[in-house]
This record gives sequence, C-alpha cells and structure tokens, in this order.
Amino acid sequence: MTALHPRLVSVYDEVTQRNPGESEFHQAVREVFETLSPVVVKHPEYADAQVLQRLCEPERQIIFRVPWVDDAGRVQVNRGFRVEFSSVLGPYKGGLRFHPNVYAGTVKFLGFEQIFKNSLTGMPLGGGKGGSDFDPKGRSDGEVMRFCQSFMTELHRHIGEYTDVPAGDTGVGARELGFLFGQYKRLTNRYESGVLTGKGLTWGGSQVRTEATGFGAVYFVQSMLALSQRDLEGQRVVVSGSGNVAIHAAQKAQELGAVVVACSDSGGYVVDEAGLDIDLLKDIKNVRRGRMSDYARERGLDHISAGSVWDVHCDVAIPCATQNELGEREARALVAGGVSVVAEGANMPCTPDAVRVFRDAGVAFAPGKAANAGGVVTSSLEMQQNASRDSWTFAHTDERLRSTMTEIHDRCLSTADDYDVPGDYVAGANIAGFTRVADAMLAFGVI
Ligand code: NDP
Ligand code: 2IT
Repeated sequence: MTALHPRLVSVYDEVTQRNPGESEFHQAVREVFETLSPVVVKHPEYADAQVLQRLCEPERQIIFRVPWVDDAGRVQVNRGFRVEFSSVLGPYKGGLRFHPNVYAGTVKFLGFEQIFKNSLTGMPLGGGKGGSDFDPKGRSDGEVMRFCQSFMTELHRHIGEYTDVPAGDTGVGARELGFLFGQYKRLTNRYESGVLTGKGLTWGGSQVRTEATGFGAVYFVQSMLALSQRDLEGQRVVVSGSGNVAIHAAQKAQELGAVVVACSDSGGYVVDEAGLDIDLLKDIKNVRRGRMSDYARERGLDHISAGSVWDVHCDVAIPCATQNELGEREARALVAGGVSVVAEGANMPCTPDAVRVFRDAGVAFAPGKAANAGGVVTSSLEMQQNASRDSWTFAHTDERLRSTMTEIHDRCLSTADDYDVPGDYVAGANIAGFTRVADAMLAFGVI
C-alpha cells in the first residue's frame, strides 16, 4: 500500500471506523486518498475546510424495505438503497444495481467513485448510487415488474429531475428502467423525463445511451494507444463479462479493427479466436437471457469454467464485469501474455495489487472513473435533450460521446502533469475530479 499524507491518515481511519465491514468502500476511499498527497501539499485550504471528511460522509443515505409477491404467490422481501453522496456539482447522479451481493458497502463504494467520475466529465452532475440485493436472474418478467414497482414506490419520494437522477447498472437495463419509469409516472402523475436516464428511445431516451459505456471505454483506449502512434487495428482484445458494458466494448473494438477473442460471465468464459459474434451474443444475453455456455455450444467452442478469462493472452484488456474480478495473479498472467493497455469498463474491477503489477510492468492503466465515464456522459446528454424537449441523431450523440471521452483522457494526463505524476491516469482522474468538487465546496461554505 502507498502511504497516505499525514493529513489524510486520520480521515481514512475515521472512514474505516465509522463504516465497519464495508471493505469495498474503504478500498475506494483509500485508492483516491493515495493519489491526493500532492493536492494536500499544494492546497492546504481543502484540508483546513475538512473537505475530505465531508465528502466521505454521504449527504443522505436511504435504506428501505422492498416487499413483493413472486409467481408462486409467496411474499418476498428485499432491501433497497439509495446513497445520495454529493450534490455539489448537480443533482445526485448514478445507477441502480440489482444483484444478490449488494449491501451498503457496495452502494457506498460506487457512489463515492461516482462523485469523482461525474466531476471529471466536466458536466453538471452530483454523485449517488442505489440498488438492491434482489437477483433478477431466473425471475419472470412479471416478478421483475412487481419488484421494480415496489422499489419505485419508496424511491419516488427521494428522486426528481433537479434532485436525484438514477440510471441502470448491473442487473438494471431497459426492461427494469421501463418498469421503474412507468411506476414513477403513475405515482407522481407527471411525465418527468429527466428523472431517470437510460430510458427507451420511444419514451424520452437518448440514442447511444445503451452502447455508451462500452463505446466510451474503447474511445478512451483509442486515445491511450494514440500516444504511441498505435490504433486498434489488429489488436487482440479480451473483455470480461458479457453484459451491457462488455458487449458494446467488444462491438466498438471490432468495428475499429480489433479482434475480441474472449468474454465471460460468472459461470466461465469462452475463447473465440475468430472474434466474438456480437449479434449472437446480443441475442443470447439480451433476448434469450442465456449464458456463455449457450454461446459456446452454438459456436462449437469450449466453455471454460476453471481459471479466469485473464489467462487468455491479449494486447488490450477491458475488464467489464464486476469489482475486484482481476487480482494480482490475473494481472501477472496478463503481463506474461504481453498486455500493454488495461482500461476498466467496470467499476473497480482491478484490485490494488493488480494495479501495482501493471504499473511495475509499464502497462498503461486507466481507472474506471475515467474509462467508463461514457455511460454517465451520455446520461447527461439525455438530460440535456429532455430539458430542451429535443432528440439528437445517433451520429451526433456518438460524436459528443467520443469527443467528451477524448477530453476526459486529456484532462487526466494534463492534471497528472500539473501535479508531477506524468502518465498516471489514476492520479490524474482522482485529482481532476476532486479539485472541481472541492473548489465548489469552498465556494458554498460549510454545508
Ligand atoms: P450487466 O448486468 O449488463 O452485466 C454484468 C456482467 O458481468 C454479466 O455478464 C455478469 O455475468 C458479469 N459478472 C458479474 N459478476 C461476475 C463475476 N464475479 N465473474 C464474472 N462475470 C461476472 O452489467 P453492466 O454491463 O451494466 O455493468 C458491468 C460493470 O460496469 C459494473 O461494474 C458496472 O458498475 C459498470 N458500469 C456500468 C455502466 C452502465 O452504464 N451500465 C456505466 C459505468 C460502469 P452473470 O450474468 O453471470 O452475473
Ligand atoms: O457507474 C456508472 O457510471 C453508471 N452505472 C452510469 C450512471 C448514470 O447515471 O448513467
């Protein structure tokens, strides 16, 4: 572990003591703090105003019961969360995650990351996150609908276009957002498009929002490669996961000439040397709600459940599944296989030990806060379109996404230069994200 600046040690200790058992939240805070020493030295006014203590304590945390009735007529009870972390730069903004392992520590790590990610985009967005320990896997559409309606019956009191604007994340896609928006509209009797992003194209959604996180991650990789006069043509790429982010990262990488040779789900992975069949993957995952084992069978390939997708050698790795999926062992395997660029499509998929392995090996590493910001960037574009009652073309929206990802890339590097850590995307993203929020907090006084 990198030592913390003395002014940050007591703040970090307080975070761990006040939030016991929330290891992912501790990890996300530590990762930001480890890069902030040069900021604390250059700007003692931030520490004097306790900006970090304040940022680590969410403005508001909502935990609620979500009762619903399953297809067998049994009452089920889940737990819902919305953590409204920071509204300094705009309404709380961040996704909802439905996954059985969601607990307060998951939502807090994601919400904390979101503050800096959203700030880094340069857009008027605060930071928040929510979700539930509900597992949509294996549930019928009717069960998912009843769950979403119950979830929104509580959540609707806390959100709004100027207050808090949720979107999708793991386990929350077009189907869930439809049920959530429908229930919000019914409860409030308002067609308030700006209350959720990721909406369907016929009811206020934006072109490219579905593709945005994966496409954006690949645009970020393009900028990383361009620094050494390379592009994606002919690069061997591996993604993990096979959900929204993974599929669209793979699609864009292949459109730009790469060969994406492997992807995974929690049951295992598939190596497809010819390059992933994106249409088949979309059909299996989005229409049939199937598994990578189905993809393997239909393509006549092996489905591998031992080891990890990171055992597959590649030039570019884009982890798009879940937090801490790529540890020291997997990082060493990637380095041995010749990886030169790693960009996080998921939130915090690489452990701190893995990041150290990449750094020591000279692998260019982009953190999720920067590389996966395309989702929230396009959510902000959706909010702009909703506010002006307009809708833009796919090409225009995609170009806005692409140019914003390039700006984020350049902002990371220029900030890293300003603070004498050249080439360090992690420090650049954290410092650029942090200082914009901190300056606004100083302007607002103690609130
Ligand atoms: P999805 O639910 O669409 O897909 C998640 C994928 O990851 C599934 O294929 C899932 O497999 C897989 N997965 C989950 N856990 C594991 C595991 N332990 N091992 C292997 N595979 C696993 O989610 P998204 O694609 O939307 O999100 C993926 C990541 O990207 C998350 O970290 C999310 O926070 C982040 N992200 C998402 C954004 C968005 O706009 N959607 C924006 C920015 C970041 P299985 O089906 O077996 O569970
Ligand atoms: O992690 C993320 O940035 C998201 N899940 C997207 C958030 C959003 O509000 O679009």
